[in-house]
Amino acid sequence: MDTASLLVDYSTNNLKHDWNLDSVLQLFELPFTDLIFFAQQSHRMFFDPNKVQTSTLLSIKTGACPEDCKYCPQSGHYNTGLKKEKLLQVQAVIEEAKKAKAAGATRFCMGAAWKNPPAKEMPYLQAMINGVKQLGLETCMTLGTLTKNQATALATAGLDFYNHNLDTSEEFYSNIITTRTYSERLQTLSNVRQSGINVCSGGILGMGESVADRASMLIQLANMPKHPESVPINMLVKVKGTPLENIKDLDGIDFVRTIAVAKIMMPKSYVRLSAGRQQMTNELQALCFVAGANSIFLGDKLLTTKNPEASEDMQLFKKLGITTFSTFNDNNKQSEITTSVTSKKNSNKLYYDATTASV
Ligand code: SAM
Ligand code: DTB
Ligand code: SF4
Repeated sequence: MDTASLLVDYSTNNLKHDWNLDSVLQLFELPFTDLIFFAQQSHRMFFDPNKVQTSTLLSIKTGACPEDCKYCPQSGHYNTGLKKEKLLQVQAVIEEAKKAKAAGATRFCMGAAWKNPPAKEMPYLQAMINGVKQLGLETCMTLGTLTKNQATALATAGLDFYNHNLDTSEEFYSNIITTRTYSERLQTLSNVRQSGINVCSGGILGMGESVADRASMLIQLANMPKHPESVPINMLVKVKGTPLENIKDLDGIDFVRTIAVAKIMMPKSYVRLSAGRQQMTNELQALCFVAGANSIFLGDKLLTTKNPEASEDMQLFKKLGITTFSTFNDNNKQSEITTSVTSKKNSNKLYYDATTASV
């Protein structure tokens, strides 16, 4: 196979938005070391490979969700024994954000188990965005579908990121969710994009989907007019009481392959190694970073399930020589790299050479 023809010449700084299933499946089928090498090349075009962005999650409204997502402990359709909660008080959210900042996170992501944010809660959401931003943290929310007006209202309040996942391929989707359509998801993402909020969208692996489904989901994301700034790849956390609680474990190498393909297709995006790290070995996480993942959730809880302790993550980072972004988005580094790539255009050098970079 002519693998070179599968790759994008990023020396022109152009991203590709016309992926097709054949070419993406060919990436998935590459020998593992070739795939990882190409993913590293893509990654180094735009990022310092030894830096990882950290976000902390907080469930601001837990459980009793009207949607029937088969993976989700918060769906009201399943009995997972979860304690339901109303929307948290603004001050309580800000206190949690302070703790997240003290633990080293640069972004605070607030999640609510809603189909769509109720109008009466919008002022509180806006106050949360305000309060968290004042701490010097980036803000992210994930609240279900958003209308254009709601996206604009959150943008006006200063929201930096909105997370809304495709979760899986359009073809496999009806096996997982029946109460919200795939096109509603795409519409929300378009509303978020148009409002000027950064887009965070990805999916879950390990729900019984095929490799073609993983490819198809990544194609949906990469063929958007603008790639999502952030692409979370979750490994299914199997929660007792959900319909997927007994599904077969996902193979770790298949997970890493998906991270690598996502990075090749969307090299300028942060690919987040999201849910499922509690179940992973250090070695598997390290492979994910090598494949181009450069963001994690930091803190011992995701929304309702466990995540590794921050101290464990810091130990792993130390072992791997990884540092975290220390200031608001730390974009200087990324723009330095992007500039250096642009200036290398004529040198025919396809990747960022970390050995010459100042850390
Ligand atoms: N309710 C909102 C929504 O779904 O749009 C936001 C919160 S929802 C929990 C955010 C995302 O978390 C889901 O889209 C899904 O990708 C991920 N997620 C939920 N439960 C999960 C699980 N058990 N394992 C892995 N990822 C999960
Ligand atoms: C995403 O892709 N993963 C996060 C975040 N976006 C909101 C959520 C993971 C949730 C895992 C299950 C739980 O803790 O409830
Ligand atoms: Fe509700 Fe979101 Fe869970 Fe689906 S993933 S059941 S929408 S909280």
